[in-house]
Amino acid sequence: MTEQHQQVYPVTESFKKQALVDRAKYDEMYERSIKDPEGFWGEHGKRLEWSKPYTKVKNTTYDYDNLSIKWFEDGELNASVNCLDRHLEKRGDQTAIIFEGDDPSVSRHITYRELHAETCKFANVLKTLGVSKGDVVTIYMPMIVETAVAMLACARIGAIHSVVFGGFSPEALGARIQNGKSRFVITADEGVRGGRTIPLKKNVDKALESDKVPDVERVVVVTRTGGDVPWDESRDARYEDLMKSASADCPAEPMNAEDPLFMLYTSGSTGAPKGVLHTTGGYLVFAAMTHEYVFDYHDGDVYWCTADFGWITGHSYILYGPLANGAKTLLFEGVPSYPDTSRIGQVVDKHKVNTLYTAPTAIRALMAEGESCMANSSRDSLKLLGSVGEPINPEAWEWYYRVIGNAKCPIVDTWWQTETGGILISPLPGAIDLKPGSATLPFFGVQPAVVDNDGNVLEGKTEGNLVILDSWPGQMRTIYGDHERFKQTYFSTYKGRYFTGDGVRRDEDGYYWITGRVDDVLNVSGHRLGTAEVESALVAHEKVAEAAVVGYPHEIKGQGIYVYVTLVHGQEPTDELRKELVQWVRKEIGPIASPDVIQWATGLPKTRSGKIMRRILRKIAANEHDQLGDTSTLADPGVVDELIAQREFKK
Ligand code: 6R9
Repeated sequence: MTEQHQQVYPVTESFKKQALVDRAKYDEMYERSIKDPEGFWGEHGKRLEWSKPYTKVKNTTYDYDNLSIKWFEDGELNASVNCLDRHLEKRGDQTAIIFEGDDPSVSRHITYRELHAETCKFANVLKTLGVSKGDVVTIYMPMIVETAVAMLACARIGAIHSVVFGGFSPEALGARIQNGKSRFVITADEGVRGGRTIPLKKNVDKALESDKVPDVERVVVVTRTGGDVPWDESRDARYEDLMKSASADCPAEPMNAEDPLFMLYTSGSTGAPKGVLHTTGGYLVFAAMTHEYVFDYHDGDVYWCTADFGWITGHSYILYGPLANGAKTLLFEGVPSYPDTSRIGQVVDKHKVNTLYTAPTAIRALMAEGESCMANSSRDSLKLLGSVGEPINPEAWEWYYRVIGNAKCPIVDTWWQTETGGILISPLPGAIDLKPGSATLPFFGVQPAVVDNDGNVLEGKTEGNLVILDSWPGQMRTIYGDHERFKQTYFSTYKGRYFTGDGVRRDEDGYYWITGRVDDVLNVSGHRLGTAEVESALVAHEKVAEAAVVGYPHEIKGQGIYVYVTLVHGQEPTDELRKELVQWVRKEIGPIASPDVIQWATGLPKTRSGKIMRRILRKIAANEHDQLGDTSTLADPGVVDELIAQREFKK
């Protein structure tokens, strides 16, 4: 991100007129949120309906030995009541979800009343199956209305949902089911995306065949395609059959604000994916409030977030935030390139979408198609655009602004993480002038800081590691089943501070520019992947002795996956084996983890203590081997020259 790209886009006239917050109000609210978090959040927590009002607001400390994060701790509420029941009187017959199918001829509107009735029925179904408060329910589903129903039904009875992205393999699904000790799985017969079917139920069966996943008692199967699927009478049940006799009356379980709402697995720099646990009160206040202010949401707006329920963005900004605000949220089953690349523009026009929230990788893919993909849509209804998931390069920002947004819609570049529950750094469109590529300024209550590698806080214009100094309500509370790992991962690098894992630059106006991960986490098309995960998948292959995985710059995906593989003695490095290894990783994790480049390596650069020096491997992968830096600590420097000589490159 070069300095000369700092063209400023001032707040537009139309936003000045309509916005919830202008610059003066942002400054005033931000200052209060930091100086008086009790008062500020105490007031804003009231945006929800509490069955028992809270009297305490913030009880948090980042002190390592006494780490504790509690918000609204004596209050009680239910998330499904806040997303559904609360709206029935005023907007029961208003659309809650606009479903747009993979097939462009299929769409339907679901009202708040209908969604409420379905949710209550399914909540009763879950109870009959034996699900109770605190149980973990795994949801492995396509992007359909029943997925929203399943999530809300869990919330209604106090079960903890654990949504696993439908693109994950049976192995990855099984590991997540087992880690959560989940006894219940909700799935569909098959998913449909981009005209292709995804064998979800078969994948569940495969996952459950493993002796490592022994605990699942019931599998509920939603009929999406009606395709033929294997069936186990003692375990499997059809959603539609169960719903037939279910009552639509289901009193909601009163939940303490700190009771878990859901967990969601995400990748870290080491070990297996971790179950990020979010609780009820703080999460919902934060998701709803950020949705309203960042997207300047007004009653009646049609709002479309293109994420998948399998990621945190789908949780906070398709489901919980928008529904808590009584919004119309568009749920898209398909992909931006099907039936062709005009789809995004077509859907915007068809449903008169006002706000479009998507990922840089999708924008870059459309950009590569050329402007013609927007030629047969007007996108006149758009007022605001959003970006999430990875740094957006200024070229993609400008294209998004000019071609998709017709040069009239501000772009909110929202920086946040699975762990943060909601947006932490983003412009508010009526308040903050935009700079392409910058997530700009913190949301209310959020105190970012830049630290050097020793943890010293750096002031003014600077660059370093991004930490957050104090808690906000949407913060994760623990890693499911491993609180020690939670402390270690986020609070041990810089004691007393939440470490994000991201690098950041702060400019002369105090704007933040996220530069990407500084740890061993990859960001491939906005999806997080741990290098360790891909490596352990590879070494599980019988012909692989050792593997090292790094990211490298990729034009569309942001980062591509570059793999160095050392084969077991006597194995031949052939093109067939290369293909086999790509297939292997897809099977072990899923298509999102497909290696882009596999380089055969006779040896890997290691320190004398045996640690792989990824810094060097990253430079070689990025074709920057003239900038290797200090290699004097290597056990065998000759390895590096060999790797450079054998370097493969493929875009
Ligand atoms: C919401 C989400 C989190 C990581 C995060 C960072 C990257 C997300 C970004 C961004 C630059 C943005 N990231 N938004 N980087 N600008 N606007 O994506 O959560 O899947 O947990 O990923 O994504 O590196 O640390 P998650």
